[in-house]
Amino acid sequence: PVRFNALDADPRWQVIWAERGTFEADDASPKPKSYVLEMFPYPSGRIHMGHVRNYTMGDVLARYRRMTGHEVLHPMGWDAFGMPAENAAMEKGVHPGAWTRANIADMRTQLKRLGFALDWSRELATCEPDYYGQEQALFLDLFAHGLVYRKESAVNWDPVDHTVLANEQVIDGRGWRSGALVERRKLSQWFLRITDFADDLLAGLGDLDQWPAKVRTMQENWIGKSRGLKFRFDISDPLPGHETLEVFTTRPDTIFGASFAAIAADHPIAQALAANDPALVDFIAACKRTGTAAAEVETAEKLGFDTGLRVVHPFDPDWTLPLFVANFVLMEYGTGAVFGVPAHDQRDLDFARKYQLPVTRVVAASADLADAPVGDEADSAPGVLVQSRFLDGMTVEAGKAEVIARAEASCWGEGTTVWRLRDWGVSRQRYWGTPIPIVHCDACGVVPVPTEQLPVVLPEDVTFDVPGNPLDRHPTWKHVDCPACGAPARRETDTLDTFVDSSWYFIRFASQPDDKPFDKAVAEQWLPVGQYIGGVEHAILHLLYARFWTRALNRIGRLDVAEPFAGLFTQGMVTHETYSRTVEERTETGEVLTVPKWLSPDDIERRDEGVFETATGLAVTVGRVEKMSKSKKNTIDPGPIVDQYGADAVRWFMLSDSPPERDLPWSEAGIEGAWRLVQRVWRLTEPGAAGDGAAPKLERLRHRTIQGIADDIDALQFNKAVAKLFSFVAALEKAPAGPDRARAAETLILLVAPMVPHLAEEAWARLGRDGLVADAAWPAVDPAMLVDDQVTIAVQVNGKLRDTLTAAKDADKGALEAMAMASEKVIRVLDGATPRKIVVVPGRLVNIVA
Ligand code: ANZ
Ligand code: ZN
Repeated sequence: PVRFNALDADPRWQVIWAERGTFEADDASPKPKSYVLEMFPYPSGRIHMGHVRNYTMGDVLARYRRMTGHEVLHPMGWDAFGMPAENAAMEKGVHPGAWTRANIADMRTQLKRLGFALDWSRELATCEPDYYGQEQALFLDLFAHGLVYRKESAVNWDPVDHTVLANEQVIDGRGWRSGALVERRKLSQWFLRITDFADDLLAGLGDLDQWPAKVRTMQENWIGKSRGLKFRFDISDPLPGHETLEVFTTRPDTIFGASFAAIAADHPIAQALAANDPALVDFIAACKRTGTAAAEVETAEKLGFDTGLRVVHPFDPDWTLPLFVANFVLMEYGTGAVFGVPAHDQRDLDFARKYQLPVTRVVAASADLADAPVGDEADSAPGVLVQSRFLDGMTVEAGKAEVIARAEASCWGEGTTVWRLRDWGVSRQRYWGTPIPIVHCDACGVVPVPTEQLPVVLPEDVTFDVPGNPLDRHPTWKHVDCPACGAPARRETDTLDTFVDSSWYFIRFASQPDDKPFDKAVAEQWLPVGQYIGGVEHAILHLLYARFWTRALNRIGRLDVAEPFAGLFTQGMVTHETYSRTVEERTETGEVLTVPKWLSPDDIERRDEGVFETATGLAVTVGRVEKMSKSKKNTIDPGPIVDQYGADAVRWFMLSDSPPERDLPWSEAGIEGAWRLVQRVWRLTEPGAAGDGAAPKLERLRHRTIQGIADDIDALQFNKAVAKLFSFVAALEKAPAGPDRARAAETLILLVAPMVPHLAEEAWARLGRDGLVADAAWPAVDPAMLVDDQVTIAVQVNGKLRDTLTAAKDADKGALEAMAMASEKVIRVLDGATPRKIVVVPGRLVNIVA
């Protein structure tokens, strides 16, 4: 028999789908609507296996939903702004726009070769003015409603490159390009009021029952609602105007473990003291050199300056604590002042060890462990309070409540609800992003760009030869007349965080008019997204921002949708073995280190004696199976694999070997197995093909397979669906010619159509069917055929199980009694005795009383 020729068939069907607009979603369709979405890719230049797996899963669902009578929206676009394009501009001298658009063109071609059922008519790229201009309109609408504001906030400043760095550009406290120690600087920046929605974002998680529990927990922790206490220490020898020190804590229960108090370098008390203390001035300058990222503050060396002042313990007038200025206390958070409890907070412990302050345990697993020593790790585990006077024996939670109650009763503090969530800082001092549509005028202040002047388009003629924001140094772009008074004014040169772009793209997919961001009624027909699929790396920020943005649009009356994504699925990664050889490397200081040199799977060969580098013949170490990554060189490019095996085999492999939420190890054997399955299905669906075995239950199996695969796809259990197909294929291979076999072969084509659509179309056409299998209906199931008509009957002798029988479900008492008495095992046990009585419960059991 002739093989299925994917290289011939794939492009042919792809052209037919495109020409017919098969996958274009119709807003006006009367069918029930189904919105299937995979997280849109960043156009880095290459489609990788992770994309292939992600989009294949979404594609199976989208195609299946079409077959079950839904009008499906399954769009694709590009998350096209961001740093890598600017890095390419700096490194290779290409314009970020040219680089991005070329990458999009390449990746679109690569995606199309996989035959995804995408509505390309709705394709969008966030870097084009028709998208970001509408984003600017939304931003201004939020601004008009008070959900956008400007405030001073700290950024990472590279003193050599004279540029603001994103947190991920700060490596070990140094600028990624210059290597200079990063400083903390204050800049006026734009913020979105996500904290206004904190309660609602938290409460909404409770309704997201089609989200993974772990993602909901991650969001809950990120929002971080807890109870805290703000209270005032008396300063024992106060400065004029500073009689008390207000601190904030989320652990008031640990108050008897306090051994110091500390304030931020920017705290008014530190500033006041610095006026007469040059050493403190120097110390404050040193503090500013610690970056702003949370991780940075955690890991940077803890530095303190003893002010000589002391604060009085709120529960003991004779107990005073030293007051330090410390680099790990941030002015932006709480009150910019803390009390330190070394035994139970890592930063405080590091600090206390360095400055020889007492470490007192006040929480222990149980009361008798009050003396358990504290090593180098602070103990944040729950337990009971110890060495804490009136709190002794209480739980942490009870202790918190008790201290808050006493503070409030004596008026030295107030309980507060505290959120970990901060307002969302969206200003980026970069070129390749959405320009913030604001003008700064000396007379009028902050002036929004009038809607009719949108979009504010990025200038094309920019340079990347020097560090900093090209928009800032562009000769003309930022000089505009004030929209309010006409005087010369300056454009805002910050651009928006790219997470803003991805916070509403799914709405724009649903409705894409030219003159506004989206049409409310049309968007609401599609939303929420029924099934969203993507990587767990976006479990927090992207999903939280999109949930916030949807609520913000709701509040300003633009969209009546509560949650953007009804169902969420986070897929596992595609992994591969790693290969390396150790090489010697000389460091700057002349030291010789042995380091792994990672090798690509293309550069190695397997022989009986082991694995070797092809070029050198040297032995290669086969390392752990890890996520495919450029740095470990263990990637497999989907392009050549599709060339060799065709799109369907690749798609099938992506679905088969692992549950979709788990990692999928790439293997040659796996892709070959998928290819063989493609060929087996092709042979089976050849008109007139037949096996020579017996297949009495084929019709029953057919119905059960249809139902089983439908259930599996609905539950996104694609590997289970493939396993069921395997059994069905095996049964069909034995089935003799006849109407049952013909019907089963046709069903097989329909069942595989969502997974291997090119093969299915080709086989469908070969059967002489009209129309596309993509437009065909999912095969019907006869529920009667799913009911098992066989039951298992327990056979007991004197109440003891001796045998089990398979009988027809409706077999009567006489038939069951006869079958039981004929059982070899029963005959042996009875050993010739005549039963005194036989009890038969039809459908269940036969008990023989001897
Ligand atoms: C005493 C204490 C004891 C604390 C203990 C923690 C553990 P989260 O939970 O992240 O909100 N803190 C308060 N303001 C701060 C600031 N401006 N800069 C740095 N740290 C600050 O953190 C709240 C805790 O962080 C607060 O509770 C405070 O330390 C510290 F076993 O107070 B805690
Ligand atoms: Zn003005």
